[in-house]
Amino acid sequence: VCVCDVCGVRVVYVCVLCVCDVGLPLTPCSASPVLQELCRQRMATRPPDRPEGPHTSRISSVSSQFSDGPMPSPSARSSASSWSEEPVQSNMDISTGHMILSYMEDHLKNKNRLEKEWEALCAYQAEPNSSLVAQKEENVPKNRSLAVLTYDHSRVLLKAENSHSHSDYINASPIMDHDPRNPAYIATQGPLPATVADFWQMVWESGCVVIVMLTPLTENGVRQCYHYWPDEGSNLYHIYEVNLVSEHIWCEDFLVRSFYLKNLQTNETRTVTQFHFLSWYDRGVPSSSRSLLDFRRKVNKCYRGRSCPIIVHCSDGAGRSGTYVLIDMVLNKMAKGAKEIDIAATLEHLRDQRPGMVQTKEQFEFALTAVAEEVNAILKALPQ
Ligand SMILES: *[C@@H]1O[C@H](CO)[C@@H](O)[C@H](O)[C@H]1NC(C)=O
Ligand SMILES: *[C@@H]1O[C@H](CO)[C@@H](O)[C@H](O)[C@H]1NC(C)=O
Ligand SMILES: CC(=O)N[C@H]1CO[C@H](CO)[C@@H](O)[C@@H]1O
Repeated sequence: VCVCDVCGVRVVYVCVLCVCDVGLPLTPCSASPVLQELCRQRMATRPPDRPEGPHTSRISSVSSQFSDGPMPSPSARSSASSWSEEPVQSNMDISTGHMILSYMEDHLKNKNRLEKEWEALCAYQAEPNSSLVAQKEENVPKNRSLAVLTYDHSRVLLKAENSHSHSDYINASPIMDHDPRNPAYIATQGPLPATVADFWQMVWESGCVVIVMLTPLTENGVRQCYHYWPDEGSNLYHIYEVNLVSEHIWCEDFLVRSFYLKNLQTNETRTVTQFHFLSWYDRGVPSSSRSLLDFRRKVNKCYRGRSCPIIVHCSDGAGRSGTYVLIDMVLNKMAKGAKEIDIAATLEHLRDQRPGMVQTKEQFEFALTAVAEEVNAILKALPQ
């Protein structure tokens, strides 16, 4: 019994079966060499057996499903048979929760206050704010948007010797929360055809295991992001081989893909999980905060216990990415027991590190609403 890379829940590897008890891909490991290798690695590093849980019955039902029914396709596409929402979890203090909630409610009711706060945020000037490296001639084709260039003092540096273009530049910004040594996130633009190898190099070098993608590939015929992963099998991006292991559709708003990443220079490997939110459009907000909040809980469940940055991208890596990071950062602070939360100050802190984080007043308002809703859900779930 191991822990699933995708959902953080128990996974049962029964020699030829990879079964997850939250309904993740039920793929026979014998279906592909990649899965076989993964399975072998897992079996070799198996933790001591835990007491058998309710999943035992699941194995037998799944095994019989496999022996009787047709084999699932090797690409391991699956869809959720039933929508299951992640339960809220937090160590938030009840009185702090209520205080924050009433503050948020006042904030949302008082449109004038929201308007003023947004105006002040729009006038905010980051300092230092030079982005000379991003504007170097050789780096210009690597930027998607003129408005979102990395600051010189806050950009992800690739190892030039491992880069296909011998350059350290990528349009990506490390985003710190409180610990200046370890960024909690990397906010980056959706890869361009010319930067896809740089993107995977950054995934590799940052130790990343979770990618949060917040944009569809195309909107009204306009490309938002390059299709930077293989639709099936594997693709090679410079020295980074990416295998699609599974793709699991949770609901109409998001899906989860699992990749097996191999560095061909060193033969080292890693599993990377990509959470792809499909229904959030450029400069807009998701139609409801409920599915985004559930999405966030699933991301964090998968990430739990890691210390690497989460890579967050949309198209320019600032509007939707900034909104997601703002919500996540604020809620994480609350879960850690922070008594005072200043969302506008948190956003300024983000804008010190990457320009354009949260693009519109609607996105800022959405962040406030989403935080209030999650706090509400946490309070409801607490034992009264
Ligand atoms: C950048 O910083 C300078 C001060 O060093 C300031 O005058 C300028 O307005 C800032 N620009 C932006 C876009 O924040
Ligand atoms: C990586 O694996 C290949 C094939 O198994 C082998 O030829 C090569 O020497 C290995 N490289 C390293 C650095 O271990
Ligand atoms: C692909 C490309 O060249 N994109 C942009 C990179 O950034 C510059 C500004 O420095 C834009 O003008 C380019 O369009």
